[in-house]
Amino acid sequence: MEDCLFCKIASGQIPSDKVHEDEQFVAFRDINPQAPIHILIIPRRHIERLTDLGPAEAELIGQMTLLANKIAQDQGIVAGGFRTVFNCGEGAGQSVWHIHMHLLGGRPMHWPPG
Ligand code: DGP
Repeated sequence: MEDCLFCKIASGQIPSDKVHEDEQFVAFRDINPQAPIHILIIPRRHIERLTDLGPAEAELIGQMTLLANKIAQDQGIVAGGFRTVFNCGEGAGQSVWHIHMHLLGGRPMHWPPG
């Protein structure tokens, strides 16, 4: 998608602090971190929102979750606990229309989230 910020980050057109990249996914530090570790995991494929996923994406979303586990391990936030979040829709706070999993850790997490 030509006008998508996260497609441009995935392709390297826009710089980011990447912590992982492979054929399917890119993970990079959030520009406005809400925790000491705040990483966004995105598929390279442009998918606007969580509700655009169907059975064909079951493998992709499973791999994304496994990758979140691996990055949490690499970042040393497993023992202290970490959180993953997908915001879906404006009402939930989604502001970039390319699905992304937030991975947050490095501080105590509170519930309910705001
Ligand atoms: P959401 O509100 O769930 O759509 O999250 C979008 C996140 O993307 C938000 O936490 C800030 C982050 N973000 C926005 N623009 C950029 C950018 O140019 N670079 C990086 N690294 N993160 C960005």
